[in-house]
Amino acid sequence: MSTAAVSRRTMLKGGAAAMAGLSVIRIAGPARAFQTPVGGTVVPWTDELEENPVPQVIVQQLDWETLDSWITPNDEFFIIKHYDEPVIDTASWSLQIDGLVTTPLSLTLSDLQVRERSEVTFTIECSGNTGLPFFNGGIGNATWGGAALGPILEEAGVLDGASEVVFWGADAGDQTRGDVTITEHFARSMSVAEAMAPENMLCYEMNAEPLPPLHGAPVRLIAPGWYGVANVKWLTRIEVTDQRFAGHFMARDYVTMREETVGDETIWTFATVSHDRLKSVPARVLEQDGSYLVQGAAWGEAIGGVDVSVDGGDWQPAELTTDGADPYTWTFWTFDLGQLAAGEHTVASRAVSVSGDEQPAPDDPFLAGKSTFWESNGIVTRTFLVS
Ligand SMILES: Nc1nc2c(c(=O)[nH]1)N[C@H]1C(S)=C(S)[C@@H](COP(=O)(O)O)O[C@H]1N2
Ligand SMILES: [Mo]
Repeated sequence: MSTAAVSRRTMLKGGAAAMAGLSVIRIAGPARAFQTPVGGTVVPWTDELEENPVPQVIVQQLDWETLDSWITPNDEFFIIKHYDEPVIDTASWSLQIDGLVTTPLSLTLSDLQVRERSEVTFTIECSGNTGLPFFNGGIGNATWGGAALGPILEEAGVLDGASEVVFWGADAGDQTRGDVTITEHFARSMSVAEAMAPENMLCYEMNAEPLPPLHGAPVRLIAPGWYGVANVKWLTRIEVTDQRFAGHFMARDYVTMREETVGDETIWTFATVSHDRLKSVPARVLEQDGSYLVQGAAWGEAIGGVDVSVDGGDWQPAELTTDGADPYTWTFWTFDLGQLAAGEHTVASRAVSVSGDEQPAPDDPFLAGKSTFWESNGIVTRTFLVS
């Protein structure tokens, strides 16, 4: 078991203590690399991504074929921003905590830094990842450092009757509803109980460096177990309310629409994107001396195993090369393909969680009934050419 997994358990057990103001320091796992055979060469995928039509939103993607470390270096980490990058002067920046609290707080970066430091290693995935033909690198794994959120909310004193916590970003853009156009700030919310989870943090460090500007400097929310969109960057305000928050990125965008049968009626359901889902992908194929192997990643829940299917054949178990116990971090796996005939081949992977959940096939009714591209955690099949 990794130190990260052990300390997560410790932290969960110590959740009450953590909320009372004690935070638990987590030690990141080693920078575990893919086991690249010496002299092995990458066989490029032939099902290449389409050109990214929204480079101002999807600013950077993870490159699976060159990925070689379990922790994603900051300069290789994917970047998503929906509005222009905000200009923030850290020296005059402060975070307001207000709304339904007994003691509104205004915290500077140094106010946060003098608090006990928390650390969590968390694989963030954008919920749009693999849902669009130009987007399969919306994921990365980092060790995030900051101040635990729960004790700060406790200090502010959440009033009885409060139900929701809204995290506001500094970035804003125009949104039109009907014939009204407003300038709306990026914001997302979760319930008070969800916000109090001991692993949530106001993050100012990424992989032991100050949080980089495009990742939300000076401070972002890190909410382990939640899809990327919940991890609000460039925080300016945390508002406690007694109403559900229905801003653009809660109620219009990042909403999964599904067609479901209820009794003998077909209805549409709407759900705001929230928690990560069980998923895996083949990352790359390597060749050495005429033998092939495929390496990949699995995440979204604690990983019990990964199965691989080659050219549509039976599912066979892959070997997990990193520990799967921590539900917040990805697990790397490898599968020996042996020798392969010349021509095009396919490889697919299926994650199985420690509790026995299986990553669904794309034609699973739950996924097939979905009309939006968010939360596309179906099995991914990739293609490569053996010459
Ligand atoms: N303020 C703000 N926070 C944001 C976003 C944004 O556009 N503005 N994008 C969200 C989305 S959709 C994702 S997937 C993650 C991406 O985090 P990263 O760019 O650090 O990888 O940030 C989230 N936080
Ligand atoms: Mo996202």
